[in-house]
Amino acid sequence: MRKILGMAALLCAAVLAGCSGGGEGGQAAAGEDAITVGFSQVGAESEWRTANTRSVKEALVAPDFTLRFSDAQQKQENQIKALRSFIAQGVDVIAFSPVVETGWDTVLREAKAANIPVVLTDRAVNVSDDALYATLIGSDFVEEGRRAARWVIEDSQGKDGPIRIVELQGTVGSAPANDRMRGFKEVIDGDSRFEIVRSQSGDFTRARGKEVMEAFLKAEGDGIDVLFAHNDDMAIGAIQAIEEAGRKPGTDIRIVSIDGVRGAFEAMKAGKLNATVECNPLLGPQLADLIREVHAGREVPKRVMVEEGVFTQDQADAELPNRKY
Ligand code: GZL
Repeated sequence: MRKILGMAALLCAAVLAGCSGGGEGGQAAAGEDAITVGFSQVGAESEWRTANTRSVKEALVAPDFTLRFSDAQQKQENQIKALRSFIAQGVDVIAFSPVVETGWDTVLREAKAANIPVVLTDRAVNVSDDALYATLIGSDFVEEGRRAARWVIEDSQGKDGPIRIVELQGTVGSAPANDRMRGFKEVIDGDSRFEIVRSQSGDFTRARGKEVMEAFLKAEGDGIDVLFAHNDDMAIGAIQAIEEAGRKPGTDIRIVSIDGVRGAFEAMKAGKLNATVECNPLLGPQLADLIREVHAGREVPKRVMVEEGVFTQDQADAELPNRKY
C-alpha cells in the first residue's frame, strides 16, 4: 500500500483566490453541457467542515455543474454507498473527502471500470495504485503538525522540563489525524523537555473533545502543561472541560490547535486559546477548476496544495474581521 503524497506540482493560494467559481450563483438552470458531479462529504462534524461544504456548494453551481451531494455522517460505509450510487447514476465526475485513509481500492476500481474520474478533496487515501484517482487537492497535514510543535517550542522558551503535553487526535485512521500526529511528534521529539503523556481521539468534534479532556484532567490532575488538539472544535470543547475543572485555559494549560475557524479566533481573543494553525477549507473554486480540467481529459497535477499560515493570540483581534470561515 503506498501512501499517496505525490507532490507533482503546487498551485498557490492565488489560484484559490483568483479562480472563478462554478458559474453564477442563484438558481440558473443547468446548462446542456453541465458537468454532473457526485460529491460525498465526510459529514458536518466541525466548523471547518461546514465552511468546506459551503465552499464546495457555492462553486459547483449551474449552469456549469449539476451537483449531487451526499453527507456520510463520518461513516465510511455511507461514503462507499454514495460512490456506488454515483456510479450507478453515471455521473461525469466523482469528488469526495475520504473519512479514513484505507478501504477504498474496491469502490475506486468500480469507478475506474465505469470510466468515471475521481477527484480527492481535503483528505488523502492509501491505495495500491494512485491511478485510481486523478488528483488530490488539500492541505499538508504533516506540515500543520510540525507548525503546531514549533509554536509549542517557541512558547516554552526559558521553561525547564518536564513539559507535559496531552493530545486530542482527530478521527482514528483519517489522514489529518495520522499526519498531524506524525508532524507534531517529528518536531517535538527533538526537544527532551517535552513528553506527550496522553493521546486519544476526540473525533474532531467539540463534544468528544470535551469528554476526552475531562478524562485527561481526571487522570493527570495538575500534571498537564500543554494541549495540542488536531482541530479547533476539539480545543473549544476541551476549554470548557478545563474551566469546569477550575483551571484557566490559555494560562494554566497552553493550547494550540489546527483549522483557524472563527471560533478559534474568538477563543484567542478571550485569552483561552493561544494559537491556531490555519487549514483552509475554502477549496471550492480550485475544486471546480480541477473538475473542469479532469472532465475535459486534460492533465492535472497529482497533488494540489493550498497555502496556509499560523495565527497567535496577539493577532486575533485584528484578524477576526478578515476571517472567511
Ligand atoms: C482537515 C479536515 C479536518 C479538519 C477538521 O482538512 O479534514 O476534518 O481539521 C475536520 O475540523 O473535521
